[in-house]
Amino acid sequence: MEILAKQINIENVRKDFPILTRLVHNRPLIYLDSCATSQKPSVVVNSIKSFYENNNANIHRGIHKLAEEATLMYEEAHQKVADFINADFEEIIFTKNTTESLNLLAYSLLNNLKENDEILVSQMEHHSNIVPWQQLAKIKKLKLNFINIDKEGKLDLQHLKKLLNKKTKIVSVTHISNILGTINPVKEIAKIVHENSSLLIVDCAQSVPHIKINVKILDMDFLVFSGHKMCGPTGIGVLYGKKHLLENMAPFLYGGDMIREVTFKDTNFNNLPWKFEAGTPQIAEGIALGTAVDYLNHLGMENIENYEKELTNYLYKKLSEQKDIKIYGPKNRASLISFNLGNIHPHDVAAILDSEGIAIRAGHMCAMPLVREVLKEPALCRVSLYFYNTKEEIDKFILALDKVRRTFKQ
Ligand code: C6P
Repeated sequence: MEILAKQINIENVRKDFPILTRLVHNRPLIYLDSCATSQKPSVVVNSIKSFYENNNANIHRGIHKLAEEATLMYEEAHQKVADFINADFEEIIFTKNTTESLNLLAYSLLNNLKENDEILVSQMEHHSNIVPWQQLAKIKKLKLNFINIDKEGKLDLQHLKKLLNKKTKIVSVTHISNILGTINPVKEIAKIVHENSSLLIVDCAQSVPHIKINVKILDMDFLVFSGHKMCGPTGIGVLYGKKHLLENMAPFLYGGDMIREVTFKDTNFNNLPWKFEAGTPQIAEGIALGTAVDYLNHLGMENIENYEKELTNYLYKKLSEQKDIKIYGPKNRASLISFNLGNIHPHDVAAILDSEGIAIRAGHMCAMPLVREVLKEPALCRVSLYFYNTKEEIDKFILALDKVRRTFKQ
C-alpha cells in the first residue's frame, strides 16, 4: 500500500477503524460516504463503553462521586471542543446535530426580528439551513432570499453584496458545500456581512471534520457542526456563538439544568453554555466527541487536510479522464466529488458499486433546491473521502465504474 503524505501513516490509521476490515457482499468494504457520516475509531467506541461501565451518572445534579466524575468528563469535552476551534468554554453548546443547532438559532434569533426583516442563505445550502428559516419566515412574515452561485459552483459574492440591505439581519451560509465541494471564503464573507451590521452563521458540518477552523480568525458570529461526521458518535452536535451574542439570546428549550432559580411566578436562566442545554443531555456522546477531538488532534488537522488534498486531486484526475463522467463544482475543492455517469441513474450506479462492496451516496443529498433547480438534475452520485481512504480504493472505485457501464451497456 502506497503511503501518500509522510505525516499520516495510513496502515496504522486504518487499524484504528475495525469496520474497514469487514466484507460487504463478500468484498472488502470501500467506504466512500464519509460526508454522510464518518466511521468511528475504536477509541471513540470504547469511550462510550467505558463511560457506561465506570462513570455513568447524571450531570450537574448529584453530589456523589459518580455524578462528579460524569460532570467533569462532560465539561472537559466542552473544553476540548472549544480548544479545537479556538473558542471559549462558554461559547460551546452541545446539541443533537447541525440541524438542531440551526433550529436553535432560527427559533432564538427570529424572536427579535420584525415583519419584512430579511434573512439571506445561499443556493448551495443543505435543507437544514433552508427549511428552518423558510418555515419561521412564513410565520413571522420575514423575507428569505438566496445568494446565487456562479457557473463554476462558487458563491457569487457580488450578488451577496447586492442583496444585503438595512433589513438584512441574518446571513447563513455553508462553509463547504456537501454537493459541490466548494469551499466558501468565510473570512471575506464575514467582512462583507459585518459591514452591513448583519449576523453571520456558518454551517461547518463539512469543514470542521476536515480542515483546521479558528473562530477568532474567521470571525463568524455562529458556527454549527455535527460530531458524527468527525469520528464522533451520532446524537451529538455543536453550536458555537460569540459570548456576547449568546448572552443576549433567549433559550430555545426550557426545563431542567438551564435554570438558576425557578419560582411559581418566574425563572432566572443558568450561565452559558448551560442556558442552552435543557434537560439531561447526551452525556456519553458528548464525552465521546471529546475523545474524537483528541483523536483528530493526535493525527493533526493539517496532516489530515494535506492527505485529503492529495487523495482528492487523485480522484479528480481519474474521474476527469473518463469522457462520460460529468463533475459538478469547482476544481479547487474539498474532499468530495459529485458526478453523473452518462445517462445512468445515480441510484443504479450506487447499487452496482454496492455489489462490489463500494459505498457511495446517490440522490439529492438533502440539497434538493440546488440539485433540481440550479443544476437541473434529478439526482447525483457522490464520492466523499476521509483520511482513512487510500489511492488503491479510488482505483478500485474507478475500475468498478466499468461494471456499471457494462451492466447498462454504455
Ligand atoms: N449532510 C450528507 O450526506 P446533520 O444531519 O444535522 O448531522 O447534518 C446536516 C447537514 C448540514 N449541513 C451540511 C453542509 C451537511 O452536509 C449536512 C449533512 C449529509 O451530505 C447527510 S444529508
